[in-house]
Amino acid sequence: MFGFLKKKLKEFIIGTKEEIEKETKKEEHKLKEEIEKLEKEEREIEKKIEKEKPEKKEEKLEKLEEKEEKLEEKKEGLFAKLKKIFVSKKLSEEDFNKFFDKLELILIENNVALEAIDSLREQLKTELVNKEISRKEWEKKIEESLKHSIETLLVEPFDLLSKLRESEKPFVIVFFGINGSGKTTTIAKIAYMLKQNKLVGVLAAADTFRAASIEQLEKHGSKLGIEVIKQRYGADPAAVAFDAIKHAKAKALDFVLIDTAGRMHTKTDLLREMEKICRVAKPSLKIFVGEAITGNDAIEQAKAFNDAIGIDAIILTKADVDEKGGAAISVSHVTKRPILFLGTGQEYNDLKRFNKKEILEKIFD
Ligand SMILES: Nc1nc2c(ncn2[C@@H]2O[C@H](COP(=O)(O)OP(=O)(O)OP(=O)(O)O)[C@@H](O)[C@H]2O)c(=O)[nH]1
Ligand SMILES: [Mg+2]
Repeated sequence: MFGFLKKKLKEFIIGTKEEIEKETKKEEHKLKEEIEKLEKEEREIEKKIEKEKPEKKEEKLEKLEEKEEKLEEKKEGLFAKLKKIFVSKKLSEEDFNKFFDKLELILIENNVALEAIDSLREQLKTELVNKEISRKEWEKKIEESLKHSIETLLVEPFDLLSKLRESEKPFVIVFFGINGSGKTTTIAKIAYMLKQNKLVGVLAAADTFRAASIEQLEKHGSKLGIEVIKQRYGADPAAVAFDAIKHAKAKALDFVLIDTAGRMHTKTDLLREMEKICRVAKPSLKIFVGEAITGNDAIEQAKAFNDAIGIDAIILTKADVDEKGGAAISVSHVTKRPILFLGTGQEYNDLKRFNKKEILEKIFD
């Protein structure tokens, strides 16, 4: 994950540092030229003074000396400036905007949402514009500021296991998302993780719509040794969820994971059906499952599902094939909901807990 973004950001940081260095050298050159010009003027005045001295024209001499003093003062001011830019450089807002335009293109190319880009611009501006920054430190400073501003876009997730253990039984999670986003596979991965932690539960086959969906879940159930509660195809998904919860309550089970049919976030009737499942199941958690690789689409979906039914957390699947990572960077900022896990493959243990620090390390180290 982030392979492409990482490479592009690295190039950007080095490029920006070089650009700043070039600008500084130009300034340095200009100052030196101005100093030389002043020195030349000074020499000419001195020559004149030498010439006037024997004639003892006091008034004229005084004027020349005054002029010389003024030149000297000006030169000192320029020297001070030169000394300063030898060590540090301030970035003007105009220069910053020029650099950020380049960064913006990289971010867009890597699927970072516009809302997130705006937030990055504001933060970077505060950290970089008009700050006296050592010339040796520019590269580090740009990287650190970028890292820090991306960090503020991410939301540290809660710990699912602790939440489940602390909550009333059964802990009910409903999963939803568009077709093929990885809901059923993710449910199997979560079930596997819960089982490994000695928790017992059932899976609810509430996708009664797609052909072979019930068999798909049953296959996982039998591989994992976890019971699947089902009805026939075409049955009311809310009724399946209700059955599964009833069953879990009767057996004092720890969890119920509800699989639902893939639905487009733009279809109101399908969202209403989802709403009904939630009304009946009263889930402890509503998790949106989206594909990391679809970038801004995944963000739009998360936003639409959140507006329609409310989401508590996000799982992004197929992170293993996403070299850009923009959705992972921006979806939490846009929805204000944490990413709990990243799906990183098709095996049961290909589910990585989302961790801010690790994500930043992946992008920058
Ligand atoms: N590489 C990769 N593939 C994944 C991941 N998660 C799911 N898949 C694959 O994505 C495809 C769709 O997964 P499903 O779990 O069936 O998706 P779904 O959302 O339940 O699909 P519908 O029920 O049809 O809406 C399958 O081939 C999965 O193996 C992941 O994290 N990485
Ligand atoms: Mg499915």
